[in-house]
Amino acid sequence: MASIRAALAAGRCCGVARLAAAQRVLPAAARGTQLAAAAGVARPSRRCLSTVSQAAAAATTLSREEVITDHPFNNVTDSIFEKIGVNLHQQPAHPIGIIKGAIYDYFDQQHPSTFAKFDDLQPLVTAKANFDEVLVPADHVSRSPNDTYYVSPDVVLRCHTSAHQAELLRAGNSAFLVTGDVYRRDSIDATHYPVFHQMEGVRVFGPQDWEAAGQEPTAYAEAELKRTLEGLAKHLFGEVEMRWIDAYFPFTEPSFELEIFFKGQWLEVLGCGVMQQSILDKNLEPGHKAWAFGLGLERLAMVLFDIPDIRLFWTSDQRFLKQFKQGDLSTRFKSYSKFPPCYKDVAFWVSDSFTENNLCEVVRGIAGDLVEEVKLIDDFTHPKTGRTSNCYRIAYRSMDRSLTDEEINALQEEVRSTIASKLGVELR
Ligand code: FA5
Ligand code: MG
Repeated sequence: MASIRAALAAGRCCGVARLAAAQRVLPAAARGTQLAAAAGVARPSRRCLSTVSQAAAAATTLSREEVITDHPFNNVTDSIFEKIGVNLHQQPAHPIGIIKGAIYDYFDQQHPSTFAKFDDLQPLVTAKANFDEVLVPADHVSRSPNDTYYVSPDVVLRCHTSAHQAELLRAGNSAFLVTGDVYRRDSIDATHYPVFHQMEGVRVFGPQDWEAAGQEPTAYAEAELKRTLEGLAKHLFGEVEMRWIDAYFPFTEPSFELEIFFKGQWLEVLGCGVMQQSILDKNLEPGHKAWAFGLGLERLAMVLFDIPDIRLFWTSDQRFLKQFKQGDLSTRFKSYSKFPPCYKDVAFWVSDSFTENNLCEVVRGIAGDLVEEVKLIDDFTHPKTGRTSNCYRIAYRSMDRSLTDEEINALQEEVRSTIASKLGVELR
């Protein structure tokens, strides 16, 4: 089937200055968070993207005004905006770029000239593409502004690369890989970050494929999918302990997650499954079956290069970056510094609107990448008043230097006052 590369190239006409793509370490300065308050009128942004060619044309050219607006539904923060356009996956000697290249190599070896590759589709997508077109139900948690960054009710920062499945199928692609930055309001720890990178893979089959194998279409696609991803794991890691877990995604049935044993724990690295027939029927001529997967590139790179903390991917410290070479999968990250974490607890009576993701956003907005983990350590409800108290332990640690007591106390003070004023909780 025809690739849409030519259309993409033809559509590249945007005159907006490129967002500075240099990597930045977030300053530990305070940044107000604009937590979404209420649903507003649907008003698609000027750059609300409906076709792939428009998307590519506008890649990495977003201005702050296009992403952070005073729309009441807007919940994008400055620390998120600063990540847009950095595109770690386009840096060939960065671990995220290296892992992307290694996955490309695997698919090119297995199936030469088969998979079309996209790595510059713009992260601002319609809510329709991000959710509706992949059958995410209207009441699914992932649609909530507690989980997703909304520019307006109709436009989001994609929370997964699955947002591009339908448009790429419609454009005639029957096998493709889409790599990009994705955005999620999420908890904070060594394996979760609000901006990370995924690679989506989709492969479409026809009756000739499953008939030749003497299998039912779904069984054929499932077996082919697992074979493909087990082969990929072997290509990247050699022998590694892994297991398949049954999962649920609205857009696949059956669905699975692959976990790899890493640093004493099972780490989820990807989700996948056999695509829902209705997505195929809506976007392709009838009679097909397909599989799809979404890989977490940071997670794979952590396993491959032995990188202990997801924040390291965003450092501009040469002691990190210099350790990696384009095309070299043999690097094992050597820690160049190990500073002790500093723990600070904060306890408060929660409000009805309190959520852990809101707390994490506040802490991240103030402490930037100095926050290593935010963990609930106590949760009790007063037997008489019925009020609920939470105690969170915040671990502060720099990857690059030691922190002073004054610095941490100042951050913690600001966290305390901001959660009291912005999250409506009562400090204890
Ligand atoms: C998805 O995003 C699905 N779109 C994947 C998919 C595609 C399923 C196609 C079926 C078909 P999930 O939310 O589980 O699934 O995320 C996929 C992967 O992204 C995870 O396995 C993990 O490796 C990575 N990931 C998820 N959240 C984070 C985070 N906060 N930080 C870093 N990596 C993350
Ligand atoms: Mg998952």
